[in-house]
Amino acid sequence: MARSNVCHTSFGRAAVHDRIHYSKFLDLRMSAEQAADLVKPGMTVAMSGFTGAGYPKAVPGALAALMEKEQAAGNPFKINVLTGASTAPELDGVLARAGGMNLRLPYMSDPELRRRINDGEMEYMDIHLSHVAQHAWFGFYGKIDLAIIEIVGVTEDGQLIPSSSVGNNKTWLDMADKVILEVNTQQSPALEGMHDIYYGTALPPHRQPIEMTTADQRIGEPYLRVDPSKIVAVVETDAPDRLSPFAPVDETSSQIADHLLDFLDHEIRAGRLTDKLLPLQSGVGNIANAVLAGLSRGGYKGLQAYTEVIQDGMLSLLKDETIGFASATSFSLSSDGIEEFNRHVDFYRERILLRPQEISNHPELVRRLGCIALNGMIEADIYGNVNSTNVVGSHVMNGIGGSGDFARNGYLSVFMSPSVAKGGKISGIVPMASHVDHTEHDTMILITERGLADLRGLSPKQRAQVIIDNCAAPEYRPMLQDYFDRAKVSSYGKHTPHLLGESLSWHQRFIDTGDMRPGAAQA
Ligand code: 0RQ
Repeated sequence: MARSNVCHTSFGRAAVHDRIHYSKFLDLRMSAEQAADLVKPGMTVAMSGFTGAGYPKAVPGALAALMEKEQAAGNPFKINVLTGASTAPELDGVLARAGGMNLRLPYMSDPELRRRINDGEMEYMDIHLSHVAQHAWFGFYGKIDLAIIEIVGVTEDGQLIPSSSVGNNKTWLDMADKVILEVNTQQSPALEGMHDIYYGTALPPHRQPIEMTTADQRIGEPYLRVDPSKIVAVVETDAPDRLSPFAPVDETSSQIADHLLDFLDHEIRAGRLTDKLLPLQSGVGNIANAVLAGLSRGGYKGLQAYTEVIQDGMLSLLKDETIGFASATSFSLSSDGIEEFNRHVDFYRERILLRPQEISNHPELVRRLGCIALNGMIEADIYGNVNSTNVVGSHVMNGIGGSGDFARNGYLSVFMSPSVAKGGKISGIVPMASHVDHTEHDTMILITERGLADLRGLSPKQRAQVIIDNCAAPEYRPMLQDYFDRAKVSSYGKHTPHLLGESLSWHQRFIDTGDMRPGAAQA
């Protein structure tokens, strides 16, 4: 392995000379403004970044300023932006505010970007995270003109030390015509060696099996390769990843966690799982984070995680040895989480690997390992179709992320949500989902604070009764039962009974009155 000689004891703000051991790249250093000048209107620009970690922090800001200047002078300046997943205000926020994006893909969570997408000012393509790299290689996104990639440093033979996320960086570096590197001296140099970059993917019909059978197995290399002739700029930054703290674990999330723990115990007693469970995948969001924290109450030891993001809850589980090893593609830590990671970095280095997202979310591996997929949802309908992305069918929240990669291919697919949203004005269980990300054929377990619906082995009508009885909020349960009972009698077909004229009326009522409960808005 080529060592970079990055000094592991000098945390943060090291001179860029300590980080770049390949002299040719030192000569390419320039300001963020000079690098931003290399971006031209209409370009497709691929950037690093996954769930608020490892995104470029200087060039996007300079680019947004340039866009605003050009637009004020009457020159339209928009680009297509491809990333790993969500980034942060310094990337998605500034470019959205500048009106500088034609198209963005895949997952996002920035409020300003979300507003622009929902106001119809730009296009957003929400696709499975495992699909992004292969769709790029298939040519579905056209030519990639430029990649802007945050790294921790460069080895003496010109390989790149990845940062706090890997995402699609390997693909962007391979495919882009030109590359701008942001060397972030704030990122811990101890990240070196925590990555496993797999170079064995190919296009059909040349694909070979990916030889991984356990979540802790290394199958790749610690560094990203790059053709040095593609590098057109090296920009120094020292800004930290910026992640918002998770909501404190409340009673609702604790109850959801307790239902999950009871269910896992039940599965162990039934002989379908051992006390080592199967590799856990945990989604993003407050509920998923709370559920992870709750797992430590379950008395498990030495579990494995095969997931996308290392959240604060995952660090706690590693620390108390509930989880022995976690494979992911990114960190998604609050500032407290980053501090904890940095303080005990030697401990975590032994127990975490970051891989490209085409591997962390790979259907072949998720299926082989038998992952237990734990994800949040916006709503589920009485048959178990799950909406993870669009509020009242049209207002995108974040995106499907990797939830489909794991739900469709894992051993168990679990979706969790409070039974109501917005203080009870919205039911999390509805007659018909207003948008479907995960079909009834892929969802196995639904959990709200009210209870758990185990849908395995049940027909649609059986599923509906269990979901209504176990998951619905008391104020909505009679309404759901009434809908289901009438549908069973008068539906066009009796296999998946619906009253089509009424099935989305709850959502329409919310749009019209601000409340799904009849008469509640006037009360
Ligand atoms: O909005 O903050 O404005 O009040 O949605 O809801 O209950 O805090 O739950 O943080 O776990 O997020 C599905 C969005 C849940 C998330 C979703 C509103 C609610 C609140 C957040 P406010 P909660 P969470 C791996 C997996 C898709 C991607 C995924 C998600 C906000 O889990 O993005 O799983 N999942 N990736 O008020 C209207 C409803 C609502 C609702 C909740 N029915 N109607 N608003 N909300 N239910 C990771 C990656 O792929 C990167």
